[in-house]
Amino acid sequence: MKAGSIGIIALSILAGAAGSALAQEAKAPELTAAEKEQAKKIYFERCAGCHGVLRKGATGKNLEPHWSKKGKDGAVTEGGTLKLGQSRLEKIIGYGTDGGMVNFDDILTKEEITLMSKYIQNTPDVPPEYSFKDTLDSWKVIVPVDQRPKKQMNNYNLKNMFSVTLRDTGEVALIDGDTKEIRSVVKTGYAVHISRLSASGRYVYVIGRDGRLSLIDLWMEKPAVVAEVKIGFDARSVDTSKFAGFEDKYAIAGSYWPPQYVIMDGDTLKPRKVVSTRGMTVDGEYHPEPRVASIVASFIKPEWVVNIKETGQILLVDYSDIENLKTTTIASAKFLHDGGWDASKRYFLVAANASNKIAAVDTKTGKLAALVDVAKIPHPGRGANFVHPTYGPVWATGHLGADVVTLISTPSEKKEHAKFKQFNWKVVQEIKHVPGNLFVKTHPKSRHFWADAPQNPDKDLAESVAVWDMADLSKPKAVLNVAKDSGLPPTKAVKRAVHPEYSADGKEVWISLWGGKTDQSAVVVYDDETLKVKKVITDPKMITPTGKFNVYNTQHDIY
Ligand code: DHE
Repeated sequence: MKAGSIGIIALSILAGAAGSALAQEAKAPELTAAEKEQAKKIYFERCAGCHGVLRKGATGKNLEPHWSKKGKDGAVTEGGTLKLGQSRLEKIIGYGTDGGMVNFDDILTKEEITLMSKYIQNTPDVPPEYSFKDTLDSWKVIVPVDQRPKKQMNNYNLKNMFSVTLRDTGEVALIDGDTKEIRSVVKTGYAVHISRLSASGRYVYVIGRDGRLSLIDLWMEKPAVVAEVKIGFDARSVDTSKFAGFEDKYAIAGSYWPPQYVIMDGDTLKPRKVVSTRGMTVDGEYHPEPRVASIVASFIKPEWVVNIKETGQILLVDYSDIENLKTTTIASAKFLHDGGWDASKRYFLVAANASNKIAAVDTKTGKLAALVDVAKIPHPGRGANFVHPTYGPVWATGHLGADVVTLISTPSEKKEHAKFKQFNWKVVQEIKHVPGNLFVKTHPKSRHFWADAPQNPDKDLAESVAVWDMADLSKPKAVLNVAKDSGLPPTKAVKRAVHPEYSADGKEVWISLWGGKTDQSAVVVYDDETLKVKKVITDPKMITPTGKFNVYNTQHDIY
């Protein structure tokens, strides 16, 4: 994995912020300064996403040298990496666990696994804060608004353009959905994460794990980055203002470290406000690192739904007056992660992944609509909506830790759906899949439902996707081995089939093959009706493709 320059700066700042040595460190294995630097970099790149910078745990377990917690009955449990010890830690990191931790023996060398096992027995370093001024100082307008085109200067069908994450090169490929040609490859943040579209569909916002937010103008003859800002040291989420009258006006990006979100002008990324998310969990305990997980823009109010991972608080941030910001705080369940709208776009459903729950927010009333128990570690991406023949409108989530896709009944104001009201917010069906599923997808014009399984330990399953006929879910699923279908030569690394995404007309499904960090890979395009391969998009630049964001579907939240 290559760190971009901003990533390296972030890491060296993290490195420079070594916390004071506590007594515990005397008992922990010693590391030289060079080893500590190396371990910090690996921790930031590979571990912090799940375990947190302060190692208090979220999707992953707590990795502090010592921890103790009081149960509801008052009993105190203690644990920690020092208690686990070197050899047990090496086994956990190398081989993974049943709890959902993946094996790192094909990602890290034996020496790196030994090093990381020593490192996490030492006290975590506390990285520096990142102020409004830091954000402002990092802000760059590359093409000012008055020098940008007044109309679309290329002849691409922008609605069907795809922004494709090239994870480990820190780039996105803009691929023409009609011709399947790569139109631009744009340098973005380190281990770039997601793309979102402005309400007008003109601008693409791309966030990197290093907190670098890039704004791409699709109207340029050759679409390119027109503005950039660094919103923190570690980030995952971004969205824009989509309510009528505020189209393209603001952007918001969420940071993992420091735990805060930043509101910016939509067309220049000029920072306007930074808001900390530190505070109390839904259990009433203070948390120093409540990271910003998914963010989504409402269509029915000038609001963003901002999901705070560790506290389990869902914020409805009203952007109609950002100088006097009003926020509604809704308590749900801890460890909020990813989620999406129901079909009516009134309810936002978000996975509280390590709590095995889905929280549903009613954005019309500003209240929690439901907290639904699901299987182990739900991971919906944005989920998928369809009308079930027996239960009416449902929203679907897959799971990392269980072999089912869960269908939850969602309310509908349509007269013909009145009879399904009795099922609302209940799990109405579990469809048999395999563990390790990250993303599910369908399209209003499709009869098919797609699910991947890139985190499954079995190579064939990780390289395949499953497809169901939504009219009859009892029919056996079709399993497509995307790696084989791609015709790419065999590689040492697994080619994980990940993130199904529809074309704008709902007739094609694009699947990425997330391969080795330097291997040429591909996006495989299937005909949604026949499930046959239509095109394999491959190129020397196609390295570690993962998320794909169709302009029209992302702009309108169609899934
Ligand atoms: Fe993601 C969405 C966080 C690892 C691909 N990922 C999200 C969102 C969050 C998140 C909070 C929701 C953003 C939103 O909607 O505003 N992801 C994290 C992590 O913390 C985690 C577990 C560990 C890490 O260190 O980053 C993580 N994610 C991954 C990957 O390894 C994936 C599979 C490959 C990659 O490119 O890095 C990956 N995440 C994605 C994708 C989405 C996403 C493709 C958007 C899905 C969508 O359809 O909207």
